[in-house]
Amino acid sequence: MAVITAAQRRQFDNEGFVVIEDVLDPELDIAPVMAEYEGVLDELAQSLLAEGSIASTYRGLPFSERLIQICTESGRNFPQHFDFSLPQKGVRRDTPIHVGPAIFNLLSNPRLLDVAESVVGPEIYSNPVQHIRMKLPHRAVDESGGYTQLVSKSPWHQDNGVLLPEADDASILTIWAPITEASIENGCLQVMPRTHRSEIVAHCPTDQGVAIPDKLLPSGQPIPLPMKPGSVLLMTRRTIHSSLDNETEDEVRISFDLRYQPIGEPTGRPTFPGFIARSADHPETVLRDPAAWATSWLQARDRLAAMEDPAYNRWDSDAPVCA
Ligand SMILES: O=C(O)CCC(=O)C(=O)O
Ligand SMILES: [Fe+2]
Repeated sequence: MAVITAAQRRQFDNEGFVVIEDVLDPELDIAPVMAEYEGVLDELAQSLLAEGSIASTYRGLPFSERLIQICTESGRNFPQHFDFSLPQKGVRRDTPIHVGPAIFNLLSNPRLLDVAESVVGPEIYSNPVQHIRMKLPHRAVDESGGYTQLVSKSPWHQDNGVLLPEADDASILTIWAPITEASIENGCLQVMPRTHRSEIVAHCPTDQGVAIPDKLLPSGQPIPLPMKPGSVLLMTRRTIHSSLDNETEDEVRISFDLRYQPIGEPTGRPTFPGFIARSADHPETVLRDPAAWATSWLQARDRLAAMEDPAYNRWDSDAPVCA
């Protein structure tokens, strides 16, 4: 059972982050997820071929190579087709989302939950702020499509900075897990150690997403964290972090970012559906049905499509600090 050691727990408490190796098994835990994404990519390729945007479905190419080929040839990116969360703006009834069983199984993975339990305790809620990110080489990024952190680097931020203030005191743990090797060249994560002891720092809406302005960044060296698939990075909700650029020609840096917290605390995104992932007190309340989880997202999509875009964070680009 992968639980964290006392030394790892101390590092997490003191530094605001810790990398734990060999939590997930690449074959047993990660391969089924990629198999499911092969299916998503295949469907996408077929519809792009049918509309004349690409010349072949490129079936037979390895996933990353195929995705890069499809993006460069069509001149488009498709982050939302793979993501298992919804965008913050303009949700429609047919906004793509992939909420397949392999993804649910990863969110509920017992080894991942053991790690989460060692920080948030035995009553564990899966926070709905969660993403798959497929960071593309520059040549495959559609610059005209608007910047998205799902395909390009992420700016400096604290995770609570992208949530509503209702979650400021919730004990939300971020678990970041690479699906392909994450290197300095292909855009691994980097953290600013010991920044988690500060309060929430002001963030500003930018064209790279919500970000801490340079002038408010603490001095000190960030630590880049190359990681292999199976390892996981734990961060607190206030640890300042970002990701590096993917400078490679032909690698896609694929990662999951997941969040867990004690049951009953606000998630910071009340319009999105979370679920009870583990409960020692009330095991009967644990969601075990991947189809029920998928339905909760499709219902949320319908609800969001029928309403004005809700506010997802508190930051205002007119604030003096953002000038
Ligand atoms: O993968 C990335 O680039 C950013 C991930 C992140 O910010 C997070 O996991 O909270
Ligand atoms: Fe983050």
